[in-house]
Formats: sequence, structure tokens, C-alpha cells
Amino acid sequence: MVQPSQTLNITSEVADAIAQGRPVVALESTVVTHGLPREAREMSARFHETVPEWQRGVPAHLAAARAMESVVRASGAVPATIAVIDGSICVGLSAEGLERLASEAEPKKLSVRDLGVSVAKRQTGGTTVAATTVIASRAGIRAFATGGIGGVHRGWNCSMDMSADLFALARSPVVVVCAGAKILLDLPATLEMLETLGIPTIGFQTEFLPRFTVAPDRSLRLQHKAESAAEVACIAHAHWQVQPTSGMLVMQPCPEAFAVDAESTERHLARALKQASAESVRGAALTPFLLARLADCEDGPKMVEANLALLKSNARLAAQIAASL
Ligand code: PSU
Ligand code: MN
Repeated sequence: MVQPSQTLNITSEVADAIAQGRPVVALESTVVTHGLPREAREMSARFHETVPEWQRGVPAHLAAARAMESVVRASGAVPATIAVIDGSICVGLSAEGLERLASEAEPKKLSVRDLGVSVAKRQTGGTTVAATTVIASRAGIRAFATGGIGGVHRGWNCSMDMSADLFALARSPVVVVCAGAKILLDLPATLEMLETLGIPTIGFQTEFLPRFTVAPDRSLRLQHKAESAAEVACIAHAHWQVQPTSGMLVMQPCPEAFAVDAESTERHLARALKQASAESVRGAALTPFLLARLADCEDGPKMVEANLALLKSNARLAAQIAASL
């Protein structure tokens, strides 16, 4: 059998932590390559207070990746940012690796189906939640933090566009900590699909589905609620005793002070969706296109700050869960 060490390039820090059973948190990298502005951004005073690890003057996507890693460390776990660099599937990135990924002119968006191709063709790119989940589980990492997962897209009954994130989670024993699903999706259909796939959906201190940068939808009730990281770990252990090959979703709302108004988001989104349809943007390009349009609208700065604030709080929670596991 091929060992993970032969296919994955795991840093010694991450490999040692896994071998010794110390907490490790996987971090995805499509949010770095495709999900955030690539230029430095002026942030509000409140933002700097909440995210003191933020480096001013650094491109937002790189600053975000660094901030997530340092939050994981400060919470007592080892960060393992996962990405593909020159065809090498990296589990844990050096400072140079992270810079290389952020400065790549045309990084690939790598989902599960793209991994083998990216290795064979020596490509460089960010791994989606789907690809990161699969790689993390292969490496033996059980906790993973991201922003909003992909899900069932609006208009799915015509496009069949359902994120591979859902299907990867159904077959990888990883706890994915997120802020629910992106509001740009068909959220009720996404919840139905999660049920179909047998993925437990746990609200973290909420009974309702968080909508990424927007506060939870009080009409969409989650199946379960957990009050603490220890409780999540306890549920995960029990889940894996019965179903050792499937994952779990922990959904934590965007920090309240940063949550964006649902109505204004819907208004901007309607415009972005029209534009996507006019320009025939579909498939893997759709999510990055919509996120970029949202980041550019007049509420864009607020949405980007909300995205970053929730990435931070998810990184911290994932580290606490990893420690409890
Ligand atoms: N969440 C974010 N920003 C992102 C993504 C999620 O806050 O950029 C990325 C994730 O990598 C997720 C992907 O896996 O978008 C989903 O893309 P798709 O809908 O094409 O599966
Ligand atoms: Mn898709």
C-alpha cells in the first residue's frame, strides 16, 4: 500500500504532532488563492481590535492565511495549511511556501477531482474544502477550520451544481468547523443534501443555520446544538464509533459585531448572480466570481471584515476541538 508519506509532503512539525497525538488543525487554501482580495486593504479600528494578529499593509489573502495560522498556534494547536505547490501536496506550509502560494499569478482552484492531475502536471493551487478534507483525513488530521463551505447552488435543478465539499465530507472522518454555508447558495437544499449524505450538522451555540457573513437564518433549524468544544469532541468520538469513515459539520455564526445585513447582501447578490448568468460563469469559477463581486460592492469592505473575523473565530474553535479530541 502507498503510505501517506509517499504521496503527501507533510512538514516535520505537523508529522511529529500527528504522531504524538498533539492537536493539529488543517486549514484550506482556496480561500487564500480565490476567496479574498489579493491587495492590501484598509481595515476598521474595530477589526484591528478583534484581530490583533492582522499585519497591516500585507495583501489581504496572505495576511488572512498568516493570521489563521497564528490563531491556531495561540490556541495550542499546530496549523497545517494544505495546498499544492509545484505538484507537491503540502500538509503544512513554510513561510516561503505560503508566500509562494499567495504570489502565484494564476493559482489553480483544486477540488478533489483535480488533485491527481495537479500532481502529474506539477501545478500550484489552493485546495478547496473538499480537497482539503480528503487530504487531511489521509494525513490523519481530524479537525479543520474554514469560512463558509460550498453547498447546493441556487438553480441546482437546472445546473446540477452541488459543491464537492458535501460529498467529500460524507466520506472523510474530519470535523469541519465553518460559519455554515455561503448565503449565495440554496440553503434549504444544502441542508437537505447534508441530511441525505448522513452528515451531522451541529450548531455551535446556535440552533439555526449560520449563513457565512450573515447572521443565522431563524427559519432554518439545525439538527443539533453543542455548547462547548468538549461537547463537540464527545459527539465526534461517538459518531466515529458508529461511522468511522464520515465527517461532521460544526457551524458557528459570524461574530455578531461583524455580521452583515441579510437584505443588503441579497441585493448585491442578485446583481452578481445576474452578471454571472450574463457572462455564462459556471462550474468551479462560479463561487470565486460571486465572492469577488460581493467584495467589490459598496458593502464589500464590511463583508471582507466579516469573512476574516469568522475565519479567525473558526480557527480558534477548531483548535479547541482538536485539543479535546
Ligand atoms: N469559503 C470562503 N471562501 C472561499 C471558499 C469557501 O469563505 O473561497 C471556497 C472553499 O474552498 C470551498 C469552495 O470549498 O469555495 C467551494 O467552491 P464550489 O462551490 O465550486 O465547490
Ligand atoms: Mn460547483
